Amino acid sequence: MARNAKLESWVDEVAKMCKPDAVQWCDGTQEEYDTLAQLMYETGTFIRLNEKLRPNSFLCRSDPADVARVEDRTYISWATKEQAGPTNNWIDPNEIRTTMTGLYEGSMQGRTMYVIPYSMGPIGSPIGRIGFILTDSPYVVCNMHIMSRVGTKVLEVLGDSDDFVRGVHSLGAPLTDPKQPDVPWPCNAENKYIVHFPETREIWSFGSGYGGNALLGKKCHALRIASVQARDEGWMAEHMLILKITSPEGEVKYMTGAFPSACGKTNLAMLTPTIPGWKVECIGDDIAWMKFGEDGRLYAINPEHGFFGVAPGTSEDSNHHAMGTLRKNSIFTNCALTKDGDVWWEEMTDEAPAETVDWLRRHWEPSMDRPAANPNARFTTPAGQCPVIADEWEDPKGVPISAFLIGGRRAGVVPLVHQARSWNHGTFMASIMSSEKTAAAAGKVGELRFDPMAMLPFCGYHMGDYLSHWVEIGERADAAKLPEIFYVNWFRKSDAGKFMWPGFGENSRVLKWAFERCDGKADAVDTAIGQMPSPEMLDTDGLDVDAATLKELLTVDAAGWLESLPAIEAHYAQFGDKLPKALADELAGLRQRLEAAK
Ligand code: SAT
Ligand code: MN
Repeated sequence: MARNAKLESWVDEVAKMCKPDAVQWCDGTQEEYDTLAQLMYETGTFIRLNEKLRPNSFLCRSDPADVARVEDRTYISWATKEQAGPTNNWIDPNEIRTTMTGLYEGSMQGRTMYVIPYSMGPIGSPIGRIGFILTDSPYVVCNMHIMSRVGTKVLEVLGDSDDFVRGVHSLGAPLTDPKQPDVPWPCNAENKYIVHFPETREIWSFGSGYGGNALLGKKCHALRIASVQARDEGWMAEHMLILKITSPEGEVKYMTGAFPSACGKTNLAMLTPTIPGWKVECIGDDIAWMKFGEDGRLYAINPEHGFFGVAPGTSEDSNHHAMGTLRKNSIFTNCALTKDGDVWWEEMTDEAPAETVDWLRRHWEPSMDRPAANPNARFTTPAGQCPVIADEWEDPKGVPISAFLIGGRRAGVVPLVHQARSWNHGTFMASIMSSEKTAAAAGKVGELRFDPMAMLPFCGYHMGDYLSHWVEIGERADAAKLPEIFYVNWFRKSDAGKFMWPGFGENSRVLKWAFERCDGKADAVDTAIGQMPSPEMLDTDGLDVDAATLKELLTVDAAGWLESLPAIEAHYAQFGDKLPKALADELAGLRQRLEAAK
């Protein structure tokens, strides 16, 4: 194979800095995966699960100091702070390069540095992109095998081009003394950095081996770096699931959905409809890359190749197809271990096992007042194993998108569903999405935060410019061909604190309404906040929700919205003159309509 001189000199440079004992180029084969899994089994990182119950699968328990993305240690390092904007942590590139070069110096001693060639998107897809991770973590290699397309073919497609994202990842846990035993989950509890250099398409990560901090193809590349490329090149890199929905008449539409981490994207992407005749299939559960096709429509690919899903709460009831996906060839992180050598997590079964070993390796019984699995415990599982993966999920040209669903986790005010009147109105709605915080990121759970397009932790540049990019996408397109935008909220709670909407498969009722709205076949009421179904306009056959609750779910709480306007204004104020005028106008329009509706 022709050598890529730029790639090789970068690999040499990083190896000189980190001083690994060996450098291994990954070929992406099953043999490579098996060898590394066996290695981790031998060092105590991996527990091999019961071969009969869960073939070729492993459990891994992390260091308690390394269980989620660390947003306060995640940086976007443009030349100026202004380019990173008010919602990102910025750090001066020269300063952080000096600091991290110091940290990387000798940081891979006693370990192997793996060179992972990966493709986000089907290899060779015009929407796909190539990257490399240089890492001292075999756990990262095995996870990347599942989550992306790894291997020699990527090198062939790359040829001698230098159009690739450069990722460096070190656990920051060198083994300097040959007699020093390794720990099951090496990391660096004191020093963690996840730094993005958008100008040079580089990612430098240090100190964490967990999820989005370490699997650099996912949030770091496919969202933070790709969002910048998307802006520069006129496409969209979004934190969105992609689903295929088929009506009883056999008509097909594709929808994406932007929801913050741990708000049910994986469940929605694989939903089992409760309404007869409808079918939902999965294309992706976390990230969508979208480009305009020759016909003027937006086409989406799933850049990933696997699911890195939240385990707790996943069950036959909540997500039958996820349970089917992870029956084999999967990696489980921070779940509990059962006596018969399988994994378990909260809500996986109606009844908890009589005893397990919890994620912290302690004896656990259901009567204990602590969970057996970490709330951000995850499964890594091949997307191709999903029983409802759509046939076209790897189509290199992507699938044409008819609708964006957007939403957060809101106990009050936001109704079950409302539809935007226009692209700009939908952009406005997405820009004021807010959610109560979840366990996917370190920090306090429950606090409300605005999370525009669910991209707050994942946008690689100034959020005001990002909102302008959405507006510009709308200006460039034929309005009739743009996706319809629907704001949904599955998480309304009653005064007594109970969920008002059953969610899961019942969400198909909302999808059906959205599907038919796209064709102008379903009715809607025009309200101050957008277009909404009245209870009769929704298919509620067999739905177990009482009339009063349904009415409340579909009522505009004008007073509640008016009360939230100052918070929206404050949220917008941080963007200063970068706030697109179109969105300021939408906000003014909303205020006017709400006041009229009072
Ligand atoms: O960023 S992770 O990949 O760890 C998971 C998430 O937050 O969605
Ligand atoms: Mn996500």
